[in-house]
Amino acid sequence: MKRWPGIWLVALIACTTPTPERDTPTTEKWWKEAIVYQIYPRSFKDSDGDGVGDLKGIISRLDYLKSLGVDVVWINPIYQSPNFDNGYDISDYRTIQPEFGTMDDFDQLLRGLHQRGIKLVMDLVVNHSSHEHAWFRQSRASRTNPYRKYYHWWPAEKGKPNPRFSFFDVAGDAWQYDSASDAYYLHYFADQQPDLNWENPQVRKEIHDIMRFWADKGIDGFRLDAFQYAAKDTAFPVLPAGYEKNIAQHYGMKPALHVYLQEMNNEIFSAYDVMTVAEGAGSSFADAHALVDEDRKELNIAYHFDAIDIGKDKGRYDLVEFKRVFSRWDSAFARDGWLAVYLANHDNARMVSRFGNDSDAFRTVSSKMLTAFLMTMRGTPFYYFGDELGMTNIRFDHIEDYRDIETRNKYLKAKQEGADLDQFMETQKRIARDNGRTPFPWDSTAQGGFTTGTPWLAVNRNYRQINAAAQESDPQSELNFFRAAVTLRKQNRALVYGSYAQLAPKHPSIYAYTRTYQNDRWVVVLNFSDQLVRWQSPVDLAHARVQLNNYDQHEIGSYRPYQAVVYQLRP
Ligand code: TEU
Repeated sequence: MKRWPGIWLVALIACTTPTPERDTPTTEKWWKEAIVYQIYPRSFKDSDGDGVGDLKGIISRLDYLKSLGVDVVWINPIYQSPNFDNGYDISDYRTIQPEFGTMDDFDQLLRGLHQRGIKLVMDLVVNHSSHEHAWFRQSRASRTNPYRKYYHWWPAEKGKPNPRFSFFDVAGDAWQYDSASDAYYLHYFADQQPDLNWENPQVRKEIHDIMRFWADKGIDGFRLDAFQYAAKDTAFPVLPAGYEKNIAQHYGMKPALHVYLQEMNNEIFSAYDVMTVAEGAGSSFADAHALVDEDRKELNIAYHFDAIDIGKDKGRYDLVEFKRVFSRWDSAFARDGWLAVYLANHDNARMVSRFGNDSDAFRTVSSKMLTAFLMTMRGTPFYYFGDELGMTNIRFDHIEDYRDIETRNKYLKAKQEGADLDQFMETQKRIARDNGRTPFPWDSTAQGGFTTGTPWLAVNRNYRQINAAAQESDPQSELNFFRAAVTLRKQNRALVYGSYAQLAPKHPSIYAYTRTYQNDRWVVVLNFSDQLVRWQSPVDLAHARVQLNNYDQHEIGSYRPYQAVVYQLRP
């Protein structure tokens, strides 16, 4: 079993309360220097024409991944699943989903990545399983079944349990009545995703065994999906009215979570030196530190939701707020712990549509500007597949076009409640998860070269303009800018470990900051607006060297729409 130097664990944290921190040097680790590239396998490359991306498709594009310069691939779930939630409902944790391929394909993919110096983190969904998992089939069969306590059951004779919100249930109800044993079972997500009972040591042992199975195969880590919710108060007391507006506070971070993580660390992480991406939760920086500070032996990196959720419920976001959130998190983690930095994933819209400007006039420059931001902040960049091309939201017009259980069930809920469905559809054009799940456009041939069949989800109509082949040969493309930004970060420790300080916190359009590491000082200037902005840096740039620029010209103090300039001050 290949052993990687050190353990890498990532928490997804939603926190709000700042804690003042001194900006002192942090310990240097490879996973702090790594760049993560997230692949949604259903949409990356289809090799057999069934319209679904697969492992052989990824294998056929390993040299592309190598050409990006990334160090780690995080792949969304590829285990056997009935696909109610696109693999986030696992029915067999040790079998590859047939539409993705075979275990031999998996072994070939892992070998191919390692041969190119790329690590593989797999997505493990263990807050819940599929209702088709053998454990659940047994558990629901009778109240005396040995697997009964693998899940959370409430006997009907005690009456309906206290309400619990469900992310994906049409009625929002996390309790599903099951007549087979005249009881209710808990599902924070869809009713096809029953929550596992982590209080049961047998469940924990089963999961540890599954992790060992994959660690023995040589993978380099897991992402523990929705793990923030794994520990529950199994008395299921009444929660205060409106609790569902702050799920992290009421569902996440129960004290037992630390017991489970420290046990998992002791059983698996320490024994295998694997790195694990875990979805944890928190409602304060203190929570996040409790999960990720090195002496906790739980997780190492905080991957919070505070930034990705900025303005999600509105049409636009406020840059001053955006800068405030990133800066508060940076200062809270300057002394201990470590941050992931990201602007998109499989649960969100495309970053250029969400945080940039995906109009024809500004899509390319604003996509590059966001890439420059991700590659120059302090923290491990988590970069979502396709953003290196500037892929945009697809903005479906009809609910039938969507495949995501979240959107489809929320539509049914809205319809039942008599809500404005046109308004609902307009909002989905902005925030629906399928916006970020459309197939990767490889070239301008049919279906963007993603498949020779009918894609499981429509390919964005703009694939003829936005595709990898067209950008490969264009030195000014988003793709080649991404490669340049990756190279710049990997060649300069200041961009990884350097201290961070904002230069214009109140400016409505400019996000500017310094990165300083020993005597190496950098200034990053990003114009987040569609206007030319005149702004004088308080740090003298007259003798600085321009190391990255998304325009072919540059004038100190005058920044074109969505211009990103990265300056290195001469010592
Ligand atoms: O998401 C868990 C989670 O934190 C949810 O709030 C998530 O953001 C969801 O998409 C609500 O919009 C994880 C996975 O990332 C997601 O794809 C799965 O659907 C979910 O768990 C259930 O497994």
